[in-house]
Amino acid sequence: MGPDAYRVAGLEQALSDLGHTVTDIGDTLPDEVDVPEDTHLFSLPECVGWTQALSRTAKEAAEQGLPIFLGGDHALSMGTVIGMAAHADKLGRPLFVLWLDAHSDFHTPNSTDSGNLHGTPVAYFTGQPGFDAFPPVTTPIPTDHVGMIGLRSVDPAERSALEKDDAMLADMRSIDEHGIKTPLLAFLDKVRAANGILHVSLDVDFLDPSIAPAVGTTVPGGATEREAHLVMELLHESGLVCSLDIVELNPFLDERGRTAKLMVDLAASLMGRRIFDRPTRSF
Ligand code: NNH
Ligand code: MN
Ligand code: MN
Ligand code: MN
Repeated sequence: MGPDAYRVAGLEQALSDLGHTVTDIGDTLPDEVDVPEDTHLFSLPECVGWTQALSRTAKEAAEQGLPIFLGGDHALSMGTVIGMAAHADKLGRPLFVLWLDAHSDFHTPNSTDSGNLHGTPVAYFTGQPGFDAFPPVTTPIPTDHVGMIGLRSVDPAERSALEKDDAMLADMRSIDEHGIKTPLLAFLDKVRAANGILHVSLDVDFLDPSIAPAVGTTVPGGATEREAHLVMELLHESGLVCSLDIVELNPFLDERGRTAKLMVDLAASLMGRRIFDRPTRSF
């Protein structure tokens, strides 16, 4: 449903209005895999099948242009990031990942209390142990190539794992104090200095629930529309972005499509819509 809501909200038109050639390659289907159901982890076989299929799709799409992956559950990023990592490897450039999310999604299958695999992608693609059922991560992303902005809901197990690691973490408190551009520009400098390319993963719940209600895991105190557009505009200006996930949209929870439309507008800002062209939406 997520991808279709973005289609209906006019993603293709918004991007082609900017002069881009847009190809909708349609919905990716999960591979059939021989993995048994798990009593704790939800939809494990499907997630493994999706990861396998999406990593291939990502790698192929990256050869053609800048892929935008529409979801759907954030477990999608397990596949998209490892596919993009293989692409970066081929280019001989390191991949960096910017995680725009209320959550750190740094659980492993062993530490997750909820059993929701959308809480695990960052641990997977950085090569943490416990993902034996999944395709092996041949090019793990070093944790210091990961930046998280928007954090305000981190579980204890994730917190202690993150404290041992060196990902760049910008929670809402530091954003309130220093502005959202400070951590972002510092991270982009790091990507540039390493001659890296950047995958951006935008979870709907990065945004404040008052402007983006269509997600199952809303957390109050999120990014404003202005902060979110600024992030996207600075990302565009950096010229470093190679791929984007727009995920966790649940159209059943939306109000007259407002979240889907906002996510489309944000994708357009990342793809070069100028600041004074920010659209007016009615809902
Ligand atoms: N940390 C919680 C869990 O693992 C919530 C994760 N939910 C998300 N992540 N929406 O972005 O279940
Ligand atoms: Mn989810
Ligand atoms: Mn997430
Ligand atoms: Mn989230």
